[in-house]
Amino acid sequence: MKLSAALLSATAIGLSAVQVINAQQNQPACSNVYTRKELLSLTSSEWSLYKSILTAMQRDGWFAWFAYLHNTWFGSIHGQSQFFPFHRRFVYEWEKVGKQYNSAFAQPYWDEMRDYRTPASSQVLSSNWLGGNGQGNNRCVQNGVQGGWTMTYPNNHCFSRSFSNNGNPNSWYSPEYIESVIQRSADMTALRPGIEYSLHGIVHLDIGGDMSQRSSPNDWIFMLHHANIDRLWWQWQANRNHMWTMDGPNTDGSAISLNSNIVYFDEPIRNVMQLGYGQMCYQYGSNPIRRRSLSASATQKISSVLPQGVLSEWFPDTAKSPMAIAAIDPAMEKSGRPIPYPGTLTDDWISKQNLDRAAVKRVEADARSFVDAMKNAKYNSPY
Ligand SMILES: [Cu+2]
Repeated sequence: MKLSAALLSATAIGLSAVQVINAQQNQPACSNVYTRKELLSLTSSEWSLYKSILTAMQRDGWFAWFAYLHNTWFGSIHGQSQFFPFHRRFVYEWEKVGKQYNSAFAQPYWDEMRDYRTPASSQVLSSNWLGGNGQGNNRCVQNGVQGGWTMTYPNNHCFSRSFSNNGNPNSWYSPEYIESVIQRSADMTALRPGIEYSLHGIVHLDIGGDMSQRSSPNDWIFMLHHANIDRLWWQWQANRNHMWTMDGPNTDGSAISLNSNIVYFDEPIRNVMQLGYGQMCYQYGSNPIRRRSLSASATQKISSVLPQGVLSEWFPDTAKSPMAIAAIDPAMEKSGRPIPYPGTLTDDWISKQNLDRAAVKRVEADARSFVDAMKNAKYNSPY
């Protein structure tokens, strides 16, 4: 039914437009919606509160519990459509536990795309925040919020990280590429590998240590990373008319649907689809522009620099409604740098994680074609 027709019939039977638009939602709207912030935008008092909450959660065994759950269900929650709903519910469960320590807790995210050129030098990985690479034979992390911790699952070991490429991982995925994936994905079957095998995989692999194991929730980066992945799913849902899109095979091979249960959690996927409803009483940022992968000025730049054919191939939505450009600043048009090729997942890691190698290679080839297309169009990224 077209929206206008829906509104007419809604008026006829006395429902509000909001109820009609949310006809698929069986959950009540939240009366209070809290905000998940980007980590680096936390105030210093929020960050000291969060550090004490995380320390208490470690003391009480919550890191081990979430690492155990993720390890146990690993095969059913990756490489298939359960990927997004499971991890949304999983991060929410973690956040709910954190709120039991202090209701002001909200799981932050890491906008990893902004750090894609030299991820190892991200402020997020500095000693003030999450700490950096591990040291010595066991790659024990000595600084940051988890510095010096002993993790207890699957057995006692020092909290560890082992950055790829001798401590200097190759670049990750640009904000432009992730935006392009979001704009080009017509269904979950396209979006899921486009995000899971690109940004999702490379961050797990390149941080290494605990993050590259099936028990990766031992590293709190897991939660920041998956909050970001969740934010990207939400951008696709809310901005691209995919609020209720769920397709592809379920874990048993049958078609997944909104009524399928989330792996481990005894509730239907439908319950977690719409942020701001049911238990999903959070949002990402408060400014609608900032909810998108690209800033307004970057979108403007793409609209003006890319030839129409390139724009419609890689940014079909932007091509349909390019940002009106009165006069783009010529300095901005020239500024920035070419986008580098992103790093790739190793064969060893792909097989350890039991991923579909051909599907991973397709995504990586797509990302390289994107970089070539931007280079040929002389597009310089402001990021
Ligand atoms: Cu996972």
